[in-house]
Amino acid sequence: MSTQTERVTAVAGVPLDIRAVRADFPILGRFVHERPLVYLDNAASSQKPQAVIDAEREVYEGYYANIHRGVHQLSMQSTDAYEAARGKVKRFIGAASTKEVIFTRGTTEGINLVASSWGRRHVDTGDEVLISGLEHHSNIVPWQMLCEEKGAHLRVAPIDDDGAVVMEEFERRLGPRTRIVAVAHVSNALGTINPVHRMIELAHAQGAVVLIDGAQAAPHLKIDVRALDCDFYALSSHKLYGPTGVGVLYGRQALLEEMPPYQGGGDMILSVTFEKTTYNELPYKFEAGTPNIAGVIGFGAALDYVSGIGLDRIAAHEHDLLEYATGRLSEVPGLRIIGTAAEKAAVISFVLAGIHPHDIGTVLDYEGVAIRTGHHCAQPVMERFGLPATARASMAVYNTREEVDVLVRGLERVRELFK
Ligand code: 7TS
Repeated sequence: MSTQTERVTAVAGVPLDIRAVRADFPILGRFVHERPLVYLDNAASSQKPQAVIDAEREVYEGYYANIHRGVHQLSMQSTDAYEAARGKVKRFIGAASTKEVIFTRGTTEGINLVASSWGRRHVDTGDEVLISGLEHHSNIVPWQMLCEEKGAHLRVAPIDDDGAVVMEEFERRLGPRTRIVAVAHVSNALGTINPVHRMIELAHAQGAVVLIDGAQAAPHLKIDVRALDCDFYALSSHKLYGPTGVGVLYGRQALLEEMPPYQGGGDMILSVTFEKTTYNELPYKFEAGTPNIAGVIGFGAALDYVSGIGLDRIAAHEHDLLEYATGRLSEVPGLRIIGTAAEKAAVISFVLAGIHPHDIGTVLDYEGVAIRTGHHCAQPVMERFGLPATARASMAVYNTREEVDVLVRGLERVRELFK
């Protein structure tokens, strides 16, 4: 590609070699409609580096077996690799212990686990659950279901015209009946970075526990669950350069200890008789059934990959892209960016006057550019802005300024076609 692609972003004196990073992702070499792929749908899911692909392949080629149950070598080797991935997650998010790291299918399952296990035990008639106006459906619906079952109330802290949570309103909705606050760290539809540290402080002052939906934050921001002082933190591997079907729920040990299991089955028990079952210790109590063994090991490789580059350097590179793309897109006539909060991750939702987002997405696809169009599983956000849908470009470590230029040229083509 052009010389700009070879441009190195110097961060804290250490250069990030974009060309080398891109070479780590085999899919980035492919063409779409005879154009080089420009992948800007990273908020939906990110592409996988060779190291992750290799790690999964090595499991199946070299040592695959079920875990936690075999005395044979393959099972022990698989178990060691699986548990080593848990240790990597612990370090990656700053958890105090691997007992606090539960493998799930993804963020959605992590939130459902908390709503079901913690929620059913602690939320009662007349109690309140507080979320924000920018949540993904995964952080709305499980709480609605819980509230419906218990006769509790779902309260929502509204967002302003920039897409930032109005903190006075957030604070106003907290009270002695608030049992749990569940908020996104980063909004998938708007890119807003929530002031979660402050939100957690305010919630704790009212005696509420806090779950952070970190699906969009974990790939872009350094996460430290102890510094945040959150009670639960959910994330997905597939947005973090890892395999699909794997996620993590962090939970504070004291809370997890007293929570009932989420699902019953193998691996989560110590002993079973028809009269009574004794549950396994943490974290296995919450991991019923055979998990995604190779996926978890692949996720460990993804965390090694990200740590090898450094999240501070990834964040700085993406911030540069965000500023550049915001500037370039603002020059496109008729384009309006939805989500203009002061603190943002590299997610840009936009609309073009008189053109449906699906038409934008379809034309861009023929230019090789992959973006997402629709409501982004955040229909209340769309409603807040009076829109049925937006187009969304979301960036990752391997994206470049030239790719933003290709996007902008593609949008010029969209405007010509729909003039
Ligand atoms: N929370 C947020 C903030 C998300 O962005 C997503 C997925 C989820 C939860 C659910 O994650 P999952 O891995 O369990 O599916 N967001 C998107 C998106 O923006 N486009 O596709 C999926």
